[in-house]
Amino acid sequence: MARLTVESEPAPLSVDTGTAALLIIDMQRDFLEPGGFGEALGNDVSRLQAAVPPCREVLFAARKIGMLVIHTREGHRADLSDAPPLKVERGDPNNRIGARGPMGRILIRGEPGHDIIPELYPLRDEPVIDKPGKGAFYQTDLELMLRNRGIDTLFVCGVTTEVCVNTTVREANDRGFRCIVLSDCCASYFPQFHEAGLAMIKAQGGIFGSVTGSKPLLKSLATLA
Ligand code: TIU
Repeated sequence: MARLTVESEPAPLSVDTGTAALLIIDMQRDFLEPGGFGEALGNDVSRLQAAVPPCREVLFAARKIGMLVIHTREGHRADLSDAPPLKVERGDPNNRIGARGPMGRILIRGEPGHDIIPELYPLRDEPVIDKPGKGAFYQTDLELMLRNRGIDTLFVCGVTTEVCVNTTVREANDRGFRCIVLSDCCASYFPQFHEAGLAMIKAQGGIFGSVTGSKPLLKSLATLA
């Protein structure tokens, strides 16, 4: 495929688009829409909306050049056998994982709330990783899939910046994958955690990865068109 130079912090990067993938973390109705898990945890879910339009632009640009796109969803089996009791028992019993809400059972696979928001809905040939935890590598076949396809670089989008995005980036970094986190394609219920989450990734010479915005990436991708 093609080689791109991508403006990023702490330093610009050279990326081979054939060995890169776009990883979109947990852009699920349960986190972004009222009545789901995010709201059950006491959060203002409207704060995550800002990430949707830039994420959509990057998703469509990646599809256009044939870059591998992988989506993840956080959630559990209907019998909760893969959900740690500590995670399930948090919060109001009527409004916790497995409880019935307006979008079906909260954070349960197959329920409407567990699915990805319509704006970013996966195409049939885009892998969707169902993960029981925060990190996308924990108890999933993501690493196998990336290694089988020779992927070494991940452009990372999704929610929330300091929880599932950060956990996944740290897991990826330990496994030798280079992460480039797209700042405006990520969001948090807590703006200060979004900023801190990004700062932690790029500090110390890019201790966990690099950070850029959707615009610089789209600009680089446009040079391929
Ligand atoms: N609660 C919160 O901020 N996030 C999560 O529980 N999951 C993800 O970040 N996806």
